Amino acid sequence: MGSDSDREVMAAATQQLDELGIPSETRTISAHRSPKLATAFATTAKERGIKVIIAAAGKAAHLAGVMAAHTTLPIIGVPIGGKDTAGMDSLLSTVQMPPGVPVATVAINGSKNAALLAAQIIATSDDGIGAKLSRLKEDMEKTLMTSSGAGLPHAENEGTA
Ligand code: RP5
Repeated sequence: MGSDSDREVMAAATQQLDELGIPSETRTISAHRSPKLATAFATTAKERGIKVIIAAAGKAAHLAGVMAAHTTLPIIGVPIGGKDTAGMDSLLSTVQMPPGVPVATVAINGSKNAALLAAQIIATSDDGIGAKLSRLKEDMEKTLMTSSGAGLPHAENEGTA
């Protein structure tokens, strides 16, 4: 993440990865305030065994883009919502990467989905993680189906508004 002020939003990503048993490291590295560190992190990530980088930043700061410039690892960008433009600045800068330098962008503050997408990428070569993700989807469906109001309409309700 670009700043410690992003930590609260990004906690959901760490929690989701922990629940799936995927080891992760959390670092505060700014693309613009500590550019040398950002470059070093990205260029050495692959050799350190990292499979996916989740890069979160707010405003027009472009941690995800800088990561993507320096590695062939998949980069998932999390635009962080701010007070000034509610995160639209970050969303647009993250999603609008130029051709040749992709960043998979999730929703503003979408840290949980960033973790799930990272897990899905890892699952392409890890059946154990794949099985956990399948169970998670099944649980999600069960939870919805057992919630009140879920399922097909009952006959007695048909014809009512
Ligand atoms: C970005 O600027 C950070 O990712 C953060 O979301 C935003 C504001 O940073 P702070 O001024 O709170 O450190 O670089």
